[in-house]
Amino acid sequence: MLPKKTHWSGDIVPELHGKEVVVAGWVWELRDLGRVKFIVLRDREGFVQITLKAGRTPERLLATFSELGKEDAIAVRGIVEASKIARRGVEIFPVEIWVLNKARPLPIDIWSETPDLATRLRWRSVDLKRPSNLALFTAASKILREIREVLYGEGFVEVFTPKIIATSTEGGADLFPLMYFERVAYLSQSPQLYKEQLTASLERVFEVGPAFRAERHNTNYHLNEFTSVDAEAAFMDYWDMIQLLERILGRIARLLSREEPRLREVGLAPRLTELGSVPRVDYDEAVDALQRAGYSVRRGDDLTVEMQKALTKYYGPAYFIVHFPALLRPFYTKRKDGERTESYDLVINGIEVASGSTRIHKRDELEEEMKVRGLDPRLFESHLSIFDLGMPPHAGFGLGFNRLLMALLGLENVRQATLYPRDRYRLEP
Ligand code: AMO
Repeated sequence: MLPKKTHWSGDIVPELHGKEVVVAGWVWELRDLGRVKFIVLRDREGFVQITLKAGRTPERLLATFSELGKEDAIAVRGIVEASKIARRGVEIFPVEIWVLNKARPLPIDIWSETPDLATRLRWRSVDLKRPSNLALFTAASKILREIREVLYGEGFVEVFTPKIIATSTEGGADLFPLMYFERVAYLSQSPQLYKEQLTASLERVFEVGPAFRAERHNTNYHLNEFTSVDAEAAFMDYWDMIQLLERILGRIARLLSREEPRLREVGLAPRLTELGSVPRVDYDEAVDALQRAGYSVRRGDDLTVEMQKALTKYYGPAYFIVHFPALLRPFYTKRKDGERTESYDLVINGIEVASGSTRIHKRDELEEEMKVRGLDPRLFESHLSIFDLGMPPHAGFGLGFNRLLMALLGLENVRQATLYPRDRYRLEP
């Protein structure tokens, strides 16, 4: 019978002294000092030391030890003992060891060396056993949970919209086509149009799901499939959304300060563990500041990553850029005055992690903006028709979850923050 795991390794503390527990995981390290032998067992939450002693440990377990190899999947039932010399002040004396599956030598080193990223991604499932990855992706799940909790707390409902779609949502050609029976369909770039339509019924919605972009970029911050956290709310504007994002960042900062010790132990350096108010920088002001710093940039130009990094010097590690020129933004963005829009980007450590705006909620204005961008309103009829039926004023944001992790955890490459990245040259594993 499969032994039932009673504790995570991280839960084995000196206070459990004398208790019987069952732990399960993988053999990280084996040390044989003759009369004393150690197994360091790894599971998702860390490590625990299993101590075998001649005279105390049953003979057959000592025999089992001699057959163990690194990364064998094992379960151990044993008695916890507080110890002055053991790792984390505690060890387990086994009464039973189950070898659940043997492991051949791993194709990459997860113990001491960190191979280059391409090699790690080639063997991603193995690479994910690395303690830094375990800490990273458990932190990622907790970060997402904080985001969800803020949104639920503020009356948003979680929704799921189709990822197979008939027309482009953002305009542009960055779509992956696919065969949908007899016709061509596309993978969704963003839930933009659906989430806007849903504000006319559910009012406040959010979605966590994949977004597909057929961009040919091959940079450290572009993926062809990423996880997007999208929010949209009726009767709100871009300032409401900026404040909402700020509250989300505040919650994440508190989480990261709690998680900091574990993250630092595995070499990750969380940023933004303390967060005051996040500056709102007018696009025009940012351009002026960049010009003064010697960048050749003019009003109407998009800001490059290099420029966004440069602005960090003036505004700190996290800032919003607000009021972008209309032509830098998608057709659904509401104008503020003339060329400026009620739009914003959130930049952390020089990387754009979220963007959003107040949306146009009047059909004629929306059609006008489509035409300005060379889009044919007739192709959007099913979307536009909703705007004749009491569309409320609304606003929202799209937050790139992988980029957020990259920025928050100080990673160099967005692929590190993605379990199985899809990029220009990577479709497997
Ligand atoms: P945008 O296209 O700016 O806006 O995307 C929103 C956020 O998604 C992330 N992102 C990416 N992450 C990784 N790889 C990519 N190729 C990639 N492209 C975008 C970024 C970005 O800030 N519908 C709007 C959002 C809205 O207005 O609600 C949209 O999709 O972090």
